[in-house]
Amino acid sequence: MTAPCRHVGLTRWVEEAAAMCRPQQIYWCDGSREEYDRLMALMVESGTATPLAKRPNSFLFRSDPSDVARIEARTYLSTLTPEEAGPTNNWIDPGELKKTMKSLYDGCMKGRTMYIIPFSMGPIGSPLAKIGVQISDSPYVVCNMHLMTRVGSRVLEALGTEGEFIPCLHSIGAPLEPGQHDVHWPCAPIENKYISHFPQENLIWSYGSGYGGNALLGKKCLSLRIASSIARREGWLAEHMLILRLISPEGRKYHIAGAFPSACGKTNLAMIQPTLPGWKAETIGDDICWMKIRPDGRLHAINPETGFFGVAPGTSYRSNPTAAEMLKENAIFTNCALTDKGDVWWEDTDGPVPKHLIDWKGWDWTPESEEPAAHPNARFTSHISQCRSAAGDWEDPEGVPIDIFLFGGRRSTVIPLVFESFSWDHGVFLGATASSESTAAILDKVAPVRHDPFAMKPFCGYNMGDYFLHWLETGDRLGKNAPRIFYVNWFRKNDDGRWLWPGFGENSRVLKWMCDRVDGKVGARETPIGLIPEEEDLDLSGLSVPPGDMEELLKVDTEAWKAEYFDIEVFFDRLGSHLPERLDAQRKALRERLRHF
Ligand code: SAT
Ligand code: MN
Repeated sequence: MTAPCRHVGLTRWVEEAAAMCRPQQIYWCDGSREEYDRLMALMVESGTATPLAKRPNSFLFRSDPSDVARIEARTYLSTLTPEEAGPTNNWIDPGELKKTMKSLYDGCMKGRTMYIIPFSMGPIGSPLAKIGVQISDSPYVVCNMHLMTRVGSRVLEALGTEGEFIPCLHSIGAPLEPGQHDVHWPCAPIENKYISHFPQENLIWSYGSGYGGNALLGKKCLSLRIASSIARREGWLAEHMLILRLISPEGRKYHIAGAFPSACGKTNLAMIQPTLPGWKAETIGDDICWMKIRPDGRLHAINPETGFFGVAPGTSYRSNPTAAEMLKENAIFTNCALTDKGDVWWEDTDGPVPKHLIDWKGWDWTPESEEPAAHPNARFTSHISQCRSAAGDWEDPEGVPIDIFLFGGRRSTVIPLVFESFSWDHGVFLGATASSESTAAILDKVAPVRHDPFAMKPFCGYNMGDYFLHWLETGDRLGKNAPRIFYVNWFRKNDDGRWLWPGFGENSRVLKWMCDRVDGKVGARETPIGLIPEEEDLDLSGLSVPPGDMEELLKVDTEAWKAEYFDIEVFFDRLGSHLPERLDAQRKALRERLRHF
């Protein structure tokens, strides 16, 4: 196929990549429905995709067992010096990394098609949008990119002859020799997987993995790692946040942006159905949030994506009815189990556990089997147009003005249900010291509880200390227009392992308290860690929480916090001279407050 491209730089880059990767053919994606259907049909024919009898136009994929999640240990930030990447990123010298990867890319697409995927993160033509072009040898990636981003000819048109684009080179790293039989999920062994970022050149090179954030390069690689480093230079924010609009019974709109680590309920919260009478919620995004200070002096947010790549296990009519409805058709499922009737299944979904399934590895499964039927990081991909709670104006290029920031993680102990920061600096401190228990969204084993500042530990494209400073300075620029900052933890358990808070739609009660705080309508109790609601400050009408649970959820255990403080100190020390003084002051102030409590 001849290139439909009039952009000299892009044409040259594609030619160079083709000379290196040596694909059998090159194909320029137009982003059409016909293209999506054709590639899906191709993958069904090759046995890679299984069409689902029970869900129209939906397909199941099973990945290689080595390729089931992001791999942080194989993810690199290749800045000129290790200091620019900072202690939370893996660093390799750019020259060395490129040399290693070039030898892997050499001939890596033999026997395969090289797809050129022009895509836009953010509405095409919007001043907030960024254009990327992904080269990939995975048709699975092409179809997912269709749902997750704006793909195709319209992007090439917007790019014109010399527009700026972010080159994203991706190969699954599995050349096919003539006559060689292909496997259902070709990829490279772990030690050859590289997910590499070169922020100085706005360049992404990914090799060896076909899964999620490793392979859909518009997502974590471009919209977070590269975008965060651009945002720092240009004075905006690229964050790992959901965007939610909450509407009060009186019709007042509140916009909330929330940072939680992968697999900590961002998608559920973004699609919340408030249980409080009269309250409504609309989804704007579930994973990535780009924010700029606009002429009104406020921070406006857009969701650069167009779809959801969500964790399937746990998704049900109880946890997320909107997602359950959304997935009835036109969805891609990866590493879910397959029922005998041709439907997908995963743990903690609705209805009885089937007597027989094909598990995510393709084996027979029965309730007696020891392993879960779906991989814990099994995913669905769905376009936002399928989501009934999507805001009508979710694509507004102006974005929505943020009123409230949420930080949090998954912590079964210590951290209360909710607290508010004393100030912007204290709020940045809360974001900086956020922590979470490990989830299945990363392949590597991490500590049972790890610090995940702003939920950006795996996604920050520069030195984390400098990132904190960027947040502090953004607050200075916002002044009185700065959003209020809260910390939440939906995941508290009691000593018997029972959840203390019902979560899901009931979280609207906590969100309402925040909205009332913004409007100065409700009180809070001052504690060493922040401002906590009294039980009567929360609207708990119609909710029956076992006696004592609310007290436990809103309590500050000073002794436990002293241990927590120690962890914060160790983490901050790692940032050395890059730790902003203002955050160090916050650390000391917390120590003093804990001492005197
Ligand atoms: O695989 S992804 O990086 O897209 C999902 C996640 O970890 O948040
Ligand atoms: Mn995420």
